[in-house]
Amino acid sequence: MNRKQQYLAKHGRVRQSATSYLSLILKAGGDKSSPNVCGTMSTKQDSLWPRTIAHADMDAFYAAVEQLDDPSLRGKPVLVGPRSNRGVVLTASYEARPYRVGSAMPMAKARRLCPEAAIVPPRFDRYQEVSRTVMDVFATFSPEVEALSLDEAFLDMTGSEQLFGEPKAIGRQLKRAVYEATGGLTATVGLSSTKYVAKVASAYGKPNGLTVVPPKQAKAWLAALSVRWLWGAGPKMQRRLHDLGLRTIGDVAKADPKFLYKELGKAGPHFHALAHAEDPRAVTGHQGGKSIGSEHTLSTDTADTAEIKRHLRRSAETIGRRLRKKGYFALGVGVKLKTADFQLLTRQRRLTEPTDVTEKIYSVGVELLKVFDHQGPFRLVGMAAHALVRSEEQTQLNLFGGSARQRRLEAAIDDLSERYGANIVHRGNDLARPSRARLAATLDFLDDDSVD
Ligand code: TTP
Ligand code: MG
Ligand code: MG
Repeated sequence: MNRKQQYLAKHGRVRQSATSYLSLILKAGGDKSSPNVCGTMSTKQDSLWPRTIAHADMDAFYAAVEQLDDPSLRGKPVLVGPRSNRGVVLTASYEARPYRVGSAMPMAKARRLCPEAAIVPPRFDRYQEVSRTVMDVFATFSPEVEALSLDEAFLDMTGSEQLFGEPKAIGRQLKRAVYEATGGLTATVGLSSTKYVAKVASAYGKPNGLTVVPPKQAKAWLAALSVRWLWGAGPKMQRRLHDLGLRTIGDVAKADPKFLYKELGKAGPHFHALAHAEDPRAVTGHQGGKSIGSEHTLSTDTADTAEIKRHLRRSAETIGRRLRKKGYFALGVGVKLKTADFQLLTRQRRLTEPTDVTEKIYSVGVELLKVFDHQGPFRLVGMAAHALVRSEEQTQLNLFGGSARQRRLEAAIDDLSERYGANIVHRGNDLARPSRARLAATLDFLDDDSVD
C-alpha cells in the first residue's frame, strides 16, 4: 500500500480530535488592522452559519513537493522552472519569497534577485499525483468538492458539524489530513459562509494558515482590506478604483451602487456585492463529471489516420471554443471512436495543467489516437474535455503564460467564428481536406446543464 492508500484505509472518515503537532498559524499579515480569526463560535452554528464553505490551497505547491521528495532542498529557497534563463518561474518556495520572486517572473530576473536559490525543473506527473492525493482527502470531508486547479478547492461543509465540529475544527482536521496523506505538505485553509470570503480568508492566511471568518463579521473583516482582494480586480481595475478614491473594500461597500455602475459598468455592482460579503454562488461539486464534447458521424467510414486527425482537429476547435466561451479549463481530454461494426472505443488522458487551448486539446487527441488498438474503419470520431475547472481565478490564468500567444490567436478565431460562422477560419493544414471528408452529422454535447 502506498502512503495515500494507507491514509485512506485508516481514515475512511477523518477523525475528529484536534492535532497537537499541527502548527496552526493564525496570521495577521498584510492589512494588519483587520481581525482575521474569531475564536468563539456558537454551538448553534446553523443559525449563524447559513452555509459553511472551506477553501483550501496548498502552500508553494510545486516547490513544496520538490522539498518533500528531496530533503536537501528543505528550508532553502527553491525556484521551480526551467534551468535556462528563458521561461518563467512556476513557483517559489516560501524561503525564496522574501527575495520578491514568484510565479510568472522571468527566470533570469528571479536568479538575479535570489542567486542562491536551487532551480528545479518541474515534474508535472508528480504534481498531478500529489494533487490526486489531496483531492481524495478533500473528498473524505465533503461530497461537494469544487477543484479550481491542481492545488486548491472549495469544499461545502454545510451541515457537517456533527462529524467534524465547529468551523475551526474542520479547518484543523483538513490541514492535518492533507499533511498526513501527503507525508508532510501544508495547505492553507479559509472558512466562511461564501466562496468569496472563504477564498480571501485562505489567501490571507498564507502560508500554513487557518482563517475563520464568521458570516456576521465578514463585511467588517473585508472592509479593511485593500481593493486588490476584490475578486476580478486586476492591476488596471485597481488603479481605476484608486482613481475613484476607493482604496479599501470598505470604501467600495459604502459607495453608491449607481455610481459604481456608471463608472465601472457591470463590474461595479459585482464589486459592491462582494464588498458586502454577498456571494450566492454554490460550491458545485462533481466537477470531474462535467464534460464538453464534439463528435462527428462520417458520411463514409474511414481508417485513414490523416482524415481521422482532421476530424479530431474539428472537434478540438469546437471544444476549445466552447470552453473559452464558458470560462472553463479542462484537466482531462478523451477521444472516442466508433468502429464500422458499432463498437465504441474510448481513451482518455489527464492533463498536467488545465487547458482551454485548441492546439493542446488537439495534440492530446493525436497522442491518444496512437493508443487505440483498433485499425478501423471508423464511422464516428469524437473528442471530449473532462474534469472542467473554472477560469475565474485571475491568478490561475498565469498558469497559461506559455501559451498566451496561442490563446490570443484562438480568441481572435472565436471572434471571427462567432460573427461569420464556425467554418470561416481554416488552418493551413486543413485546406488540403479532400471533399469526400464531408460530415454527415455533428453532435456537440455538453453533458451537464449546469455548465451553461
Ligand atoms: P498557486 O496555488 O497559485 O501558488 P503556490 O501553491 O505555488 O503558492 P501559494 O498558494 O502558497 O501562494 O499555484 C499552484 C501551482 O500552480 C504552483 O505551485 C505552480 C503552478 N503555477 C504556475 O505554474 N504558474 C503560475 O503562474 C501560478 C500562479 C501557479
Ligand atoms: Mg497554492
Ligand atoms: Mg492555488
